[in-house]
Amino acid sequence: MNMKNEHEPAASGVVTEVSGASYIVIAEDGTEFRARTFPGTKTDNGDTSLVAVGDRVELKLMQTGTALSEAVISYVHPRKSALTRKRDVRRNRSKEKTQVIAANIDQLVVVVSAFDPLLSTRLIDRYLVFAESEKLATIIVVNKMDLDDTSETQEMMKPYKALGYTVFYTSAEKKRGMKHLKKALAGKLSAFSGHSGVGKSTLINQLFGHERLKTGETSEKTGKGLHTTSNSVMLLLPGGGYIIDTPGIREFNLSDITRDNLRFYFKEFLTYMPDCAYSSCSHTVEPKCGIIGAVESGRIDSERYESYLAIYESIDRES
Ligand SMILES: Nc1nc2c(ncn2[C@@H]2O[C@H](COP(=O)(O)OP(=O)(O)OP(=O)(O)O)[C@@H](O)[C@H]2O)c(=O)[nH]1
Ligand SMILES: [Mg+2]
Ligand SMILES: [Zn+2]
Repeated sequence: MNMKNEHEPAASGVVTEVSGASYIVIAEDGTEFRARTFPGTKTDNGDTSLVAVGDRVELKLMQTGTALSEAVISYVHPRKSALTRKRDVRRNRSKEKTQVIAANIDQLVVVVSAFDPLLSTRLIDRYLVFAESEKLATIIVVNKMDLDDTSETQEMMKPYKALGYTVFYTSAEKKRGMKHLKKALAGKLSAFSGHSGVGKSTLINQLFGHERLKTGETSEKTGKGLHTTSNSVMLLLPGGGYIIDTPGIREFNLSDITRDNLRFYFKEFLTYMPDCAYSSCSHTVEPKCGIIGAVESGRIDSERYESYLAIYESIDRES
């Protein structure tokens, strides 16, 4: 292939699927390309994934006789946002330290389930710290509400509603609560993320009204999902807007958060921080701490504060 020819046909598009070293790219006119990178592929995205689902790319087109047009990716545009996970060092043969799960998203949809697996607010809080730090809009979806015959779930979600986060209760199985979700996704590029087995792919299938994605069983023994979705995929919604379905995660990585800046991403802390005796207060052990005071008087939710402490502890001291 001759990459120096300036008269080669070119196109711009969005990466919708990654499979091994090949990518599906949809061009602006709707044409689908099977694309590959080459040693001259340019990017300004550092040592993260060279190409990820959601990336905007420039293509050089190649002559083919196959059904799917072939192309090479000449340039990957800078990402305005990225959902990432750390690479498993032992299994990582490439140089990238951080794997991009979804690029250029406008909105993060955090999916949890009421049961099976059991609702985890610790994970929600990690996602919210990320979303606040990236100034990303967030929706929290509590799925599998058909399995919930108590009011405990709503009780656990109260603090999030009070903080102004959007919370939707759904049952993908019973097709309940889908209307509000559908409306909130219209016209945006949203990524669905959460533990394996909470029903991300099932919810997306319901939004389409037919089966677009493979869904899985949760293991009877462990109650944990089986990681049915193994690669991110981007889909165009019938009502406009795009969705990226992502593989289930165990823990959400907060690589850009430090012990110093974490406090700014628990938005309810901001009101009480001026009450701290020390301007550099970490809100963990200091006397006369405005945050601890607000937790004790019930003005800050104690579970949210526990999440703060857990994330604080999980961040390396050096960072
Ligand atoms: N009871 C009930 N089961 C559901 C609901 N939504 C999904 N499930 C079931 O939960 C299991 C897992 O659903 P998936 O959609 O594959 O979950 P996922 O979040 O995509 O999982 P990964 O792809 O592994 O990350 C399947 O057996 C679904 O049928 C729901 O609203 N209620
Ligand atoms: Mg899935
Ligand atoms: Zn303090």
